[in-house]
Amino acid sequence: MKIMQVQIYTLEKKMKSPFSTSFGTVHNKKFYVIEAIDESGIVGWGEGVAFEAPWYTEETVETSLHMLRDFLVPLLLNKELEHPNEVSQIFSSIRRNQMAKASLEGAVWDIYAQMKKVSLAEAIGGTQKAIDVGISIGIEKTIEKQLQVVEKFLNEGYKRIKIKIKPGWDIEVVRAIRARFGEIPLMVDANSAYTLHDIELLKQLDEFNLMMIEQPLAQDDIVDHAVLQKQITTPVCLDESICSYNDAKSAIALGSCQVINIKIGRVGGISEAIKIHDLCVANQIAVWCGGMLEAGIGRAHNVALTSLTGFTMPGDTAASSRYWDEDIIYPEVTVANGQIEVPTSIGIGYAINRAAIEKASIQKEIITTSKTPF
Ligand code: OSB
Ligand code: MG
Repeated sequence: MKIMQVQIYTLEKKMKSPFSTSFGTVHNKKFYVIEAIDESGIVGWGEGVAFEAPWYTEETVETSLHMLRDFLVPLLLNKELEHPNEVSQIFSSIRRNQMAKASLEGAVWDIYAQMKKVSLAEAIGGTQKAIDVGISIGIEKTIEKQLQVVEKFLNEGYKRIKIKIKPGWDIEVVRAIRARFGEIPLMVDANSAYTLHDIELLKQLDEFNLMMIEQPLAQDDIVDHAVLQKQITTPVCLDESICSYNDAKSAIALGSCQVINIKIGRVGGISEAIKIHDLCVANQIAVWCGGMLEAGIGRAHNVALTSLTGFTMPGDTAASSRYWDEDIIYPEVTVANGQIEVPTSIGIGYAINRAAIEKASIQKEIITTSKTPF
């Protein structure tokens, strides 16, 4: 495998419904997709999951494009590769920038799977034929509206409901959901909205028998989460705190969590995601696949990753129709009885809807140079 050319399409797509977290609301999604071509003409696709503003991690669409254009693509072009695992070694002189790295590595994995004439799921060693999926619901204006949204997705068959919480929007909402819907599989995600000063409030969540509380404390913390986990019975799940295999190793060693949400973009690629999955399985830490409001290419990568056997809890990879009127792949990702079937055709398993990509494109660039500034 030798990547000869990379084309980046920056897209802007309107979301069907805005998504609100403790930080703010996403109405339109600006993101990019990568089309990489190898020397034999095989085309692989990747999707960047950074947002327009750095509220989730430090990366943005623009920082990713800069990293790709000026460092990552030039480092990768014209290099002979046996396996996608080598990509992280090639990128090792570049610190962090996990989402930018992951988007390009994802395209290499797609090419690799096609070269081997297997599905991406099979290429990474996944064996689950269908994956369980849940839904992540943004913060609504009123509790009644939140209950309506929960009901809608329960009716669509999602196997787990996740709601976003923040100070002032926590105990009462959870209480209302339990009162209306009983013992449904329910969890909460705080996106770092609390500190250890809120421990009495976080303890109150224990009575609701939640599956877990995701990222209650600071995005760069591992120690306080360990302190918290010792004092609450609700399992702690880490999201933002885990950006690498080493982060996962530290969190497990300290007892900071019982669950890890793995996102390919946040950890720098599929190869790193597999390593974290394997580490968690060996240490009885439950894993599930998180989401970044992806379009179809990112969604397809998530589906393939989730086919690994350690992904025992429903992930956030919902149907394409959750966010998009028209996705950039076909067929679109669909959910039936709370499951997505893992595609078996070669590569990412979905065809690229080039017309949809063209329609949403606001910028296109082709990179063919392997000159780096150092
Ligand atoms: O914290 O898991 C998160 C969306 C954007 C950024 C961070 C998060 C989320 C979600 C939604 O919870 C996941 C999805 O539906 O793709
Ligand atoms: Mg989260």
